[in-house]
Amino acid sequence: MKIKFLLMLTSFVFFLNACSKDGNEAAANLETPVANAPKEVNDNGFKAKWNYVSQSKSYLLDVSTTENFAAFVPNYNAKEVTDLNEVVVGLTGGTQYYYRVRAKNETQISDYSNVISVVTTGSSGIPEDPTFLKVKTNKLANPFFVGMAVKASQLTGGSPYDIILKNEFSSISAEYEMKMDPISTASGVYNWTAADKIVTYGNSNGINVHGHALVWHNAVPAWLKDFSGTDAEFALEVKKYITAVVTHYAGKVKSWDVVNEAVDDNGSMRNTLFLNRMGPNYIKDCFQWARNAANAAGDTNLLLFYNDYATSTNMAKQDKVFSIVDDLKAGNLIDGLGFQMHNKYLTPTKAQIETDINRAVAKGLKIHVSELDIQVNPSNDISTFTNERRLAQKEKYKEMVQLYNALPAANKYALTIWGMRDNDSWIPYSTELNHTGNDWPLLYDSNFAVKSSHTGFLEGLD
Ligand code: 9MR
Repeated sequence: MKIKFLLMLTSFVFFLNACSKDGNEAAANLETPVANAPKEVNDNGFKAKWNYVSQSKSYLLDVSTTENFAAFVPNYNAKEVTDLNEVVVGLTGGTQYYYRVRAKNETQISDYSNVISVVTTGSSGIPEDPTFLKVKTNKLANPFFVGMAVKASQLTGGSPYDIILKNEFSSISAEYEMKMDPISTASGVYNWTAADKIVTYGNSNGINVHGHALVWHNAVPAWLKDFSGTDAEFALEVKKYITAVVTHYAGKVKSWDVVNEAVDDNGSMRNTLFLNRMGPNYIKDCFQWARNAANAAGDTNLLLFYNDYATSTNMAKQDKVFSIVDDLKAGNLIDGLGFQMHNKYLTPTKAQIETDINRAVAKGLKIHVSELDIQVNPSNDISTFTNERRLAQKEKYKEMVQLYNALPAANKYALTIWGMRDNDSWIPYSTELNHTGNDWPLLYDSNFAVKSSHTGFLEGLD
């Protein structure tokens, strides 16, 4: 009897054990979902997104203002959702939120996904920080856009990069993803993915978008380099590309660099595929096609820019750029001039920059300082960022901003910095520049901390 009882007890315990084991296994079988970066972030909400988990029937979404989910946003405590995204509403502007999800199938519930951090746009009512570049710039009598060169991969909502970008910058240029080689994969075939991400980011966050660049000899896709048709057919391909891109972004992009770097450092037209195939009138043609496409798409306000580098220190090049400008102006085709300003801690001088820019002001053009960065180690004579260079760089940034801010209101457009952190910059070890060492050309260090150059920018606005 005793043995029978013991046997029964053992099998009961075994049964219980088996049940609970089954339960655990089932839960473990339901894969953990991966939460993705949000979409459509706005002043009072965002669209939370996650990946599909096989066998799940729904998902449980948590939204919180604390990373450890100590408390939940009302209605978002394990909110059951059957889709792979949910539009979260009723939030406060300018506020940090977090979300995570679990997959569910009847009674089975997976582990928690990763946590996604997101900041709603707009203001939370907290006074804006006057040390933020765009905040101080927007308070000027004649403000201008403070721009940043961005890559689509950097635009993850809630990341330090994203927060700084939204706090401090009012314009963006694509560092490369809106050029011809990434967009045009074959004749009439376009890959918009990265470029659309950048433009949508700008449009949905109230940030101006400058298009860079429709035609550049350094961004020609292989299929066009190898194009075996006639010159006339080549020109038609360029026209088709410009028309497609300008039309695609009509009303979403405020301005385009139509042609970039068409002048050689020796002051002649640069010997490019476009010059060879289309002849010296190609610049005019490209501007005309861009204008026609914008007008046809109903965007009569699109600003068209010519963009080039090192014109302040190279008079032959400067003269040639202005002869191109005159030609374009005669056809009423150009609105602005982009001065790249990949400068150094000692050059160009203030007077050189003023001479260059004032020629464009005299022609009634908008001025875009389009790719500003300031090298402190052009001859590779320092191995760490010395205090002396830090201060020299600060002064040079200050000088540039002062000079820009002194322009007449009608000529101001944007002053764009070519990258956020020093380690994002194209300059260190650039073979293009023959820059053999490290450099620290931007406004934030590799930890997103502001540098003296950032203070220099702010002081330039005083
Ligand atoms: O900084 C850009 C770099 O990340 C790209 O690889 C490169 C090629 O697309 O272009 C760099 O930006 C250039 C800009 O478009 C035009 N002026 C010179 C810049 C530095 O090469």
